[in-house]
Amino acid sequence: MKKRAWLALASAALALGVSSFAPGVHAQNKVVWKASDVHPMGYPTVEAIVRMGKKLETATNGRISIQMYPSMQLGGEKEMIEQAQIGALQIARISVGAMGPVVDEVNVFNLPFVFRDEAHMRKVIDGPIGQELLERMTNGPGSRLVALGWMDAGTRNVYAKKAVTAPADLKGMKIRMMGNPLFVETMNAMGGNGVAMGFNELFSALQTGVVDGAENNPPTLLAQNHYTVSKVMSLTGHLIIPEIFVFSKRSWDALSKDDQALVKKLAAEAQQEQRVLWDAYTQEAETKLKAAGVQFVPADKAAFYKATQPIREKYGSKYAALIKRIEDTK
Ligand code: GTR
Repeated sequence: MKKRAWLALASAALALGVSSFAPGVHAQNKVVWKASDVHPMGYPTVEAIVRMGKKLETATNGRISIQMYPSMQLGGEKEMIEQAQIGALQIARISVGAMGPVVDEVNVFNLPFVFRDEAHMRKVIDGPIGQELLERMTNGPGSRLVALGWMDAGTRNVYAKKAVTAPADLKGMKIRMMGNPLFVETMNAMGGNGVAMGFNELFSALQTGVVDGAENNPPTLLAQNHYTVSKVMSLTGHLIIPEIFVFSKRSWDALSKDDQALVKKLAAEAQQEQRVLWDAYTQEAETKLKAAGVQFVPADKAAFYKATQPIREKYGSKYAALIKRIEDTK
């Protein structure tokens, strides 16, 4: 084979994450999987995948490794999902919020106040419901992804230049929401004007006043530097949305059964490891944010709960049985 043709084949195989593409060329069959995250290096979700990559490298004697592309280097979450679907990216770590438009049923986790608290959410993702939804995301029509595991993302609260303690405070405020109609409608029900926007556009939108605020967990407020613009986080606690990490189905199907089993095992470990990293980073983030002058103010959660009841009815009624099982998870 001519050298150029061989190189083209080699890079195509690499991009697909194919571990053995040319029989007999053992020295060359190292693969580097691309992983991507919107957060920077050191953030719990990023760190958990980096650690998973190191374990993978050790377990395969260097045959497989993971190259992390953090900080939205490969675009926002919608773009990451698309790249994973075509096999240009192997591992995408995204919010379940971004998966709602792909696999409708996971929108149950995107409903306002569907979990009582973070401990409740953890019980649900660790148990049979979590397992079933991973399978649904893997086998759902048009998904083209293999859902490997869950991660924690705390509780989302509104942040802006001013406090938002009750629905009336949100009147006339444009609040960025993730690109999923359910979230825009949730914000509208909460009293504000929901604006769907990619995460990659948010920092400058906050800076230029295209939006008046956003909603997220404290670690994100810190890691994405949004706190330099929005100094007040109101504890609305309206959403507790887990994250997931998915593998490109196209790349997955090219793996040996042994490699698939190894990845699944390491993914389960990454899910638990990220949780420990998450708890530590959440504390650190709150301390750093307070030191930087960010105020955390209490909000009337009962009023926001009541205001968002129509959203739970509209989006949740077709999954009533699943929601009941979530409620019954103690
Ligand atoms: C963060 C999450 C990101 C992204 C972001 C957003 O909490 O970690 O994956 O979904 O929220 O609001 O878009």
